[in-house]
Amino acid sequence: MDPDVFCSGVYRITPSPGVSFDVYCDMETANGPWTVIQNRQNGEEEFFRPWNDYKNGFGNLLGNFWLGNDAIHYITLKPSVLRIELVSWLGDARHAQYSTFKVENEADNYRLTVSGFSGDVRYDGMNIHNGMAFSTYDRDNDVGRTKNCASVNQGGWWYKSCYDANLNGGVYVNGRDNFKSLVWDNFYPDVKYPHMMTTRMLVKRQPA
Ligand SMILES: [Ca+2]
Repeated sequence: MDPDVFCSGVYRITPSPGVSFDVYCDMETANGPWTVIQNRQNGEEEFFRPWNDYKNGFGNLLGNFWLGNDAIHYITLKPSVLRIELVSWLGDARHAQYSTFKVENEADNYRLTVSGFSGDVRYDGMNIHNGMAFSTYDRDNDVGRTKNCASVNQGGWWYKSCYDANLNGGVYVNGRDNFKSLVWDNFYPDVKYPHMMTTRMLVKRQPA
């Protein structure tokens, strides 16, 4: 089955010989189809998790989930585009898109390449994460020598020291300025830690 032609809902892909797994494919979002690698729609799934959970993925492909760093690595072996969809607790929907997105393998700590920002969100929240390794509370690969960003911010992410975006933050609440939540810096210019009600991260191949 060619996922570029026929995909809607959950189906199995083989992005590399001998490597197969299920993904959720979105055909409704503009210029798709897209493979969804992260989805947070409510607080039903715990995101403050250890390295191996982020490696292998967790959650429900029809609900809240992280697809898994190994899977994301295999998908992005082919040149890929990333789209991030954000909806604030006030209901404002914005998106960011990156023309280049790549996640290296585990031996390189799932190092992130993300560049070529566009979209209608007012700030590029991923730029400082470009080139960073992935960190979890039990595997500190950030560049803050005296702190563990994943532990402090309760997520698994490509923390630097620490973040402009924290979309896997472990605290799912509509609270005021909670830095452990699903934050996208400068989403609102006058809020220190603007956090989101829902987030999705979607990937597709770069146009030929
Ligand atoms: Ca550290």
